[in-house]
Amino acid sequence: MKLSIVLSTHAARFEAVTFKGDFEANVMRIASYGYDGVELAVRDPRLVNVEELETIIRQHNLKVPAIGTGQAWGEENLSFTSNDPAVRRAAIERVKSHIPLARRLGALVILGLIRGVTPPGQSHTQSMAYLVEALQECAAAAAIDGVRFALEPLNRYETDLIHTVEEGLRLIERVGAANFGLLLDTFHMNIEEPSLEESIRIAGKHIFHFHVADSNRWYPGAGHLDFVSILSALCETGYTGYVSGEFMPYPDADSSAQRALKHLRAVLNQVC
Ligand code: LER
Ligand code: MN
Repeated sequence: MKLSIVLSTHAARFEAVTFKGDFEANVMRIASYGYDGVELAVRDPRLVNVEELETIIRQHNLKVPAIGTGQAWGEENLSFTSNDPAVRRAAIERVKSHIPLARRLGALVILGLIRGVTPPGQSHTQSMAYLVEALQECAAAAAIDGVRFALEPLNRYETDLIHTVEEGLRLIERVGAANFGLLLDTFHMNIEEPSLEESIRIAGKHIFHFHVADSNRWYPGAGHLDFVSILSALCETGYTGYVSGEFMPYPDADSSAQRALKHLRAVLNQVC
């Protein structure tokens, strides 16, 4: 397994992004600490100069395992489950617009908060129907380019739609697309799953990407999650992708990134 960390290409309100601001300086710092990759949080691909971005990332020998889309919800309120058809359409088109960037970078596309929350007066069943419809359209468009989507179960305080691996797997069945799988995040799992290890085993080959933060959403090693046990369960599923740090920049971005890397490398050397 390889290690990456989340970096936002633009300013963002979402707090659990360790690095924001000067893109090139951040990429340089992340590479110098010894990360293998950088996960990009991109609100809108039209705001990104792809050539420039690719050159900087290549110069520093980093890979891009995944592109996050949640800022389109956080900053613009785009959502697959809005009761406004124009907002749902804009969310679908925005997600589809990540496909060329993802293909070029060899990354998958993350679907987290862009699924939205059920608006007042709309039933949960209706939201799920909108969600399935949107995911089927996006997955079909991405399949042509060989791009994969990973839906992230999120905790109850962020959405009413898909909190657990079990719900995620049921959704995968409904969507019925081979390029649609799950992103598991230890922060959300710690709130929602009865056992992180058992849920990882159940998710198995459907795990397309993996986020790590400790119980307090600080860097791994700063809370009470047992990463030896968690990552050995992940390793046993045959997962060979990235373990990607998505945590608060505390006590500061550099220290948290360095401490996370040290802790995770030691754990991975022990378990995988
Ligand atoms: C994103 O990966 C995440 O974990 C959420 O809390 C917000 O999108
Ligand atoms: Mn996450």
